[in-house]
Amino acid sequence: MSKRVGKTTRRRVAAIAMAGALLGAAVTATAGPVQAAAPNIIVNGGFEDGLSGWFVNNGNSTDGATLSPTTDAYAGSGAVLVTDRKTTGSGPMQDLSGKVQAGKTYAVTARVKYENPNSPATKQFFATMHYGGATYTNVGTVTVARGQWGLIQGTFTIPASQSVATARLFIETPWTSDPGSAPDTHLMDFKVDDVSVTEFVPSTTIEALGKNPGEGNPLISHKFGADGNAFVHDGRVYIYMTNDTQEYKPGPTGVSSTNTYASINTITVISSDDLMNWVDHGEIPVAGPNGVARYANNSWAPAMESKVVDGKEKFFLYFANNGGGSGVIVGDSPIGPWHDERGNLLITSATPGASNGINWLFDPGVFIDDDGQGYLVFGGGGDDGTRSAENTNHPKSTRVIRLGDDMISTQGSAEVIDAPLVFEAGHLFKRDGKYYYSYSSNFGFGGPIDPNGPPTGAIAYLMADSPMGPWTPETYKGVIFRNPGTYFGAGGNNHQSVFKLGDQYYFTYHAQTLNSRITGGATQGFRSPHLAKLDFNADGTIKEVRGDYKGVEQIRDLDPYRVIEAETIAWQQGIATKKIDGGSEEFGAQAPNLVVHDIDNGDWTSLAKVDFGAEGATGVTAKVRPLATGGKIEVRLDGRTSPVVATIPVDAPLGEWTKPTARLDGVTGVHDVYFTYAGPDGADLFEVDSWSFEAASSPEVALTVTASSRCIGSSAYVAVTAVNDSGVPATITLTTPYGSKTVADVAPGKQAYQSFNTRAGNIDAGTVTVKATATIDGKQVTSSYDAGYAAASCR
Ligand SMILES: [Ca+2]
Ligand SMILES: [Ca+2]
Ligand SMILES: [Ca+2]
Repeated sequence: MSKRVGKTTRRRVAAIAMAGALLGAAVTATAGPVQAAAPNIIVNGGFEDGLSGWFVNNGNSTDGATLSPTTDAYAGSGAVLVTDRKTTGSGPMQDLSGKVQAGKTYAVTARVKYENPNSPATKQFFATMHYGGATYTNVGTVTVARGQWGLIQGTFTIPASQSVATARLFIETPWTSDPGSAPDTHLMDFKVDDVSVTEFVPSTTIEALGKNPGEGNPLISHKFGADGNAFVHDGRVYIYMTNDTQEYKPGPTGVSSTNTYASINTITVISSDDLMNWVDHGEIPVAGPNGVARYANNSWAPAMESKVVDGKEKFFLYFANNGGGSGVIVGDSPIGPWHDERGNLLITSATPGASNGINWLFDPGVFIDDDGQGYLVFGGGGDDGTRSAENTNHPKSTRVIRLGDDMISTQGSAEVIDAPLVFEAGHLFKRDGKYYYSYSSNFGFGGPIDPNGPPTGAIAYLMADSPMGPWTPETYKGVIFRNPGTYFGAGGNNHQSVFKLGDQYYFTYHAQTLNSRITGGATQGFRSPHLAKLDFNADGTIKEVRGDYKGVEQIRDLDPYRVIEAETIAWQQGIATKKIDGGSEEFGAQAPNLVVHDIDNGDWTSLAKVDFGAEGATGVTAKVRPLATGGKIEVRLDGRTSPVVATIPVDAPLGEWTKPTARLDGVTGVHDVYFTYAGPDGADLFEVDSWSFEAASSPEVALTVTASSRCIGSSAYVAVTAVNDSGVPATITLTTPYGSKTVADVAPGKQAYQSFNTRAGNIDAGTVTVKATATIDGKQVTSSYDAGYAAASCR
């Protein structure tokens, strides 16, 4: 009786487990691999060492079978044959006690085959965990055709409450109460090979297409980034972001647990000078034990400004240490290196004027006025629990304070900003003599919301004549951007900044768009940077911005004739980036350098609007490090399935950086360039550091030109000789201050010559110009040469 109860319990658990496994398999099929490499916990899983490590399942007294080695292997030269089975559970078993842990997730695979001609045409098999007693859980399955090797697959999480003092894996057929009544159906012989159990280590590589070709939002799709703060320097905009990717932990189904922000202690930086191709500069280690500011735990909601201090331009990166304060680190450039010049937080509850009414001393927003005076806005929250209209609409929880000349100290006392429905995300900027304070409104503190103020969860703004305001409710001007839920389905918080590039103002915001594209809809709080144009009315008020995927236009074409870091990406799918040692070839020895990695067959990256010019490119070079044999990079124009215009072989010795080149013919003008990565399936193919393109050199009519002066009688003459060194006939014009002469059809190797009478007795030194025109490769080409002659005195 006890056995029957146990088996019933076991089947119920199995049904639940299999639903999870099937869901996992479906997600894997559409979203690609999410399993990183991990060692096999199974000993002798391929049976190449006979039956070592294996025995027959003996969980029940009636279980029994015979295991024998067989050379009919799926892989290698050995497998196991199971015969003389007494129960459906009678199959090969291995003891994993002490090797697997409760609460962890594992992936299981095994190959299985049955051949009994009297058995059904197909048969289901299970991989099953036995945790002692009557606790069995099916963890992987396959339904296989008779005579063929099938692949058992599954992922399973051992419940945190499960005792794993006994933990054993075995292969079996589905349970039935009386298998002996139909042994060919239930107790057939079978073979097993290649059994593996590995800890499931989810890859954080984003496999979904997160940014559609042609669109500008989200700015990047291989990682997240929240609270984007834009900073323009030397014509390039840098965007500093809360590194949400640190919280991204996709499970077996590819869906992450919710972003708690708790582990975020780095800041992500990207930059662009065209607003479509974004360079990934990696993460700045701000807080935590490995951070520049080790006194802080977190780095949220950054803000950047630069200022010349003591004759040296310094870059000040402010950050929120969760809600508990705000700090600043100092850089030598917009992308570092970074230093701690203060040793503790800049804004704390001890900062004058900073405590009363503020929940959160976070979200620093920095601004430097034209006179060099710096200001910091900060603060947020302020729900006092009274549920009053006053507290809801006027929590007075944000502040503005003057910064010291050193930008890492404050001056005087912080002043209250009374922004209607204020919550967080303060940002200060100036335009045409007016100062703008923008902020995120709260989601309601329980009191009636004033209809004259902003809606909840929106970006709103105030306007004043001074950075210090006073920022009264009367300075409220309206909404810049409604909650992202208005445009993208997924709502949540927001954080904005404003910058000017050229003559145009732009607005940064964030939305959970990449997050929702990964999951097909649901979001877990992972935010992505977006851009929009920001336009103004004649009175200086702001035209409301609408969210979209289109984003902003690319403002300049990309110059290909230089080193381009491969971590410069317009659109991509399937790749990740990582920092490597050494500086950047494009951005300098002190700048961080990243490579594109996790490149699988079918992954791709691209560059938008590359201008190859009228003469075009003759070659493309990749700096690559092969990790598997047989990889290659296909170059395509204007679409990732367009014809291949060049194929770069990635066939150097594995692990070595190398620079293979491929020839490019006839690529002229402006194109989007797609790099599609190809090689054996299942292999981590290679890493890419940078690209470069070689420009076609302009064809020339080669000449050797000489000029000289001499006296003939009392007259000075200038003689010019031009030898046609090209392979085609040329029309050559010799020009001097004393006249010119054209000689048509000068054959290769022949010369044009003229001695010009200056009609003067004495001449100064001078220059002649020779132009030659010829038809080269079907095109009329003109080249020009200069040659000097000496002075002459003939009288
Ligand atoms: Ca084998
Ligand atoms: Ca990949
Ligand atoms: Ca690079």
